[in-house]
Amino acid sequence: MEVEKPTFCRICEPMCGLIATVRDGHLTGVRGDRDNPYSQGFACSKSSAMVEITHDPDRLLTPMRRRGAPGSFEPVTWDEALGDISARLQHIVAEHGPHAYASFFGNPPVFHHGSLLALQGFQAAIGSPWKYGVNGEDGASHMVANALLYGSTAIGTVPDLWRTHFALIIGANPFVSRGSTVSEPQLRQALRGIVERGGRVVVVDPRRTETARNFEHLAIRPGTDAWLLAAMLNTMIAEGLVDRAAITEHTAGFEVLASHIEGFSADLAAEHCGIAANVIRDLARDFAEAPSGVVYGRTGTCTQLFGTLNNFLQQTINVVTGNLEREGGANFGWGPIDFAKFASSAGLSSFGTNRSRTTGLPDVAGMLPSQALVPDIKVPGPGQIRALLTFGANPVLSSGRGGTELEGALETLDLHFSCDLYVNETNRFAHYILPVPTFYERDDAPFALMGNMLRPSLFATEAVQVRIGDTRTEFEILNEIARRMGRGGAYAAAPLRWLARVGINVSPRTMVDALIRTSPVGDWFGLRRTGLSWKKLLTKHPHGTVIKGCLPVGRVAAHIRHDDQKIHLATTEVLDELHRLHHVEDRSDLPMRAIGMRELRSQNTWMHNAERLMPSDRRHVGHIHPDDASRIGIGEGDLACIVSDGGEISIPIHLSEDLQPGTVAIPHGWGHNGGWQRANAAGGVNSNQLTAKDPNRTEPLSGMSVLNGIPVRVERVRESMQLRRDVVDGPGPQVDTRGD
Ligand SMILES: Nc1nc2c(c(=O)[nH]1)N[C@H]1C(S)=C(S)[C@@H](COP(=O)(O)OP(=O)(O)OC[C@H]3O[C@@H](n4cnc5c(=O)[nH]c(N)nc54)[C@H](O)[C@@H]3O)O[C@H]1N2
Ligand SMILES: Nc1nc2c(c(=O)[nH]1)N[C@H]1C(S)=C(S)[C@@H](COP(=O)(O)OP(=O)(O)OC[C@H]3O[C@@H](n4cnc5c(=O)[nH]c(N)nc54)[C@H](O)[C@@H]3O)O[C@H]1N2
Ligand code: SF4
Ligand SMILES: [Mo]
Repeated sequence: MEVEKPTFCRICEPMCGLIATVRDGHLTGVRGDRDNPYSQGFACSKSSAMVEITHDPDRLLTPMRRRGAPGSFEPVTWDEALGDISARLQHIVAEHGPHAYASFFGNPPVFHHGSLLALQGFQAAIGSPWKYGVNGEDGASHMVANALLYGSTAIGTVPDLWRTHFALIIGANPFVSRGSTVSEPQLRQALRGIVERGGRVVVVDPRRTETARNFEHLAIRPGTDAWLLAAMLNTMIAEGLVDRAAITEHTAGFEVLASHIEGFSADLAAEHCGIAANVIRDLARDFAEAPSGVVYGRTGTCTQLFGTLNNFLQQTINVVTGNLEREGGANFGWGPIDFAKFASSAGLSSFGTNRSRTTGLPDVAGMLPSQALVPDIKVPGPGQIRALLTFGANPVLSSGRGGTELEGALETLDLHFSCDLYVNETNRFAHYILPVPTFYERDDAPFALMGNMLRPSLFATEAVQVRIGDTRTEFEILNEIARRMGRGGAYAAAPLRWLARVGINVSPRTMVDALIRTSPVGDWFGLRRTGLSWKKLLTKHPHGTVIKGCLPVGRVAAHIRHDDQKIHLATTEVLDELHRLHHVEDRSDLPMRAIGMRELRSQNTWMHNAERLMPSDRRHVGHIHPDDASRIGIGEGDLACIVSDGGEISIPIHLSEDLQPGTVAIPHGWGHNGGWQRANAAGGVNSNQLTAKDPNRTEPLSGMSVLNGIPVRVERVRESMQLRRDVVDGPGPQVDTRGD
């Protein structure tokens, strides 16, 4: 029998509505759900690839115990695995204290309410402060800028793209990434709509990206965005284009900031950015004079040497042009569940209150940067990590300080256990890997990302595929370990741990349901008949429901967490960074700059085992401009050696006019060596070998890895290496330009 079930995708931030086809209990395919008022039928090929992953023979379907060398495992029962893990963890904590335990969580769990609640709960049950994550390769600098400006890492804005007249997109490629820190399945339409109604979309990027090709493109020299933004601000202030009323009402420190911005003239910026001074000035004028406008930046400006300053300047331009909390501006998110409030109460809005023991790098939003993990494991002393949980994470490939150094550190752990779908490059060093269901095999409702939606919506799903094999959810796993350790369960709230001790386990779904029911659109447990609950979402709104057609505006004061209720424009941290910007020197021995590049058919490190995304001829290639190539003496498909201060890689080169000369773009997440055979066979290299692996060379305020604008040298590889390439890589590179 064949049935169709509405559900939604949980791979990236739009969370597109899907229709799943299930034949005799077997999920056979998915397609975009046209009846979903939020996503309106949009879905990309990755949701279908996820069906392949759900049925992937390489996926783990039973608990695995390490036997011998890294990557070699044998199946064990859940009872054996959980029994041994809890006994060993109990012993480690008894002997060395709760600080000997740490978790490292990755990107996929962000899409699962149960994972987030379980991880937080388990952390509390153990009592350890150490929680690491990929925030230091993603958005920590954005959050720090928010903390400096608004007073909390949990407060942030989303770009009101449906109504804006001017979108300045800097360091983001939403046509490929599908948008980040903003959830909108109809993002392409939202952007196209700006131009259709006479507005402008300007994309600042060293590469003429898939997004840039559709709009106006300004090619920038990698890592110099702070110069561009500071010079824009300078022009706006000098020419009186700022909104004085908004500045007086909502900000503190404007005059001090203005005096520090004086040195950043458009002429000077032009030398750094490679963008002509008159273009910078015109951009500043046009943006400030537009009826509404928003600067929207993402990982391209976050993961730089001046990531926090970039984010500060992006936001400050929005603020001083009067575009904060205005139709078409930068608006604080809104969701029925106030996740920012939840995050604050759960200790997830921290900044620098729980620094890394050895490096002093700060926690941001409750997360320590991955750059601190190696020394925090290896350096002896109180609080040294001896037991690690890797939770839907693959830092050996994804962290700026991954690779062999992290591999070596992982091998020294007394206990390493992991919750994952696969043996990946990181948990191949674990003592146990505990297999979990894919999202098609579990229920969900949007939770953490709810406040980023441009059209706030609600939906929920049951599992559409019965669980294959012998997997357990992240909550079932951590709750059971906590129980066996005599700590009740994996709950952040002590009363819930007490209840668990007497056998009453509140499920994550019940917790999120309670948040929905007591929200402004909730049914208040029957008090409001028309209100929503998880069950009503399933029965009355199986295709989801749009709660607000657009973002609310005019709520500035309600979102400022500083005591004086003002947006702080002149904190010492920011002024120091402006000073530092004046003093960065170029490296003549490393004249080019490396940047990252997300590909449509990759999702960080983890979807390369699906044939749909990884056909046998797909290759990992670096992209450079033909002028650079001829100067270096390399041609299409030739192997080049890319050298940075952090390391070096060899990679075949694709020549592309899309690249700003002097730039090399390298996709991340390749170079596999896990239990995923197709991914392993695809070859490629870990681009993070080029990342600086030194806490002193991270972004100073957030501890972020510098992944964009890395000074490098690109060299021809010797003849013998070229010969090897033919054997290793087969035919020349097939470039990923497919759109869908
Ligand atoms: N050089 C460079 N490095 C980068 C980036 C970059 O742009 N350039 N980007 C950074 C960014 S933004 C991010 S977010 C990180 C991502 O870094 P990570 O989160 O470390 O890596 P992922 O590839 O997202 O996948 C992590 C693991 O989650 C598993 N997984 C998938 N679904 C589930 C699930 O439902 N439950 C569980 N338990 N596990 C699951 C996958 O099998 C995989 O092994 O990479 C960062 N690294
Ligand atoms: N297909 C696909 N989609 C994804 C992911 C994926 O791996 N694959 N990952 C997901 C995740 S975890 C995240 S966090 C989001 C990220 O979402 P985005 O940030 O939108 O993703 P990117 O494509 O990395 O965009 C960064 C852009 O910055 C540019 N850039 C690099 N250096 C500089 C610079 O110095 N200055 C400027 N101005 N631009 C620069 C790059 O060329 C690139 O176009 O994407 C999500 N969506
Ligand atoms: S854009 Fe693709 S991967 Fe992302 S949520 Fe939508 S269907 Fe899933
Ligand atoms: Mo990310």
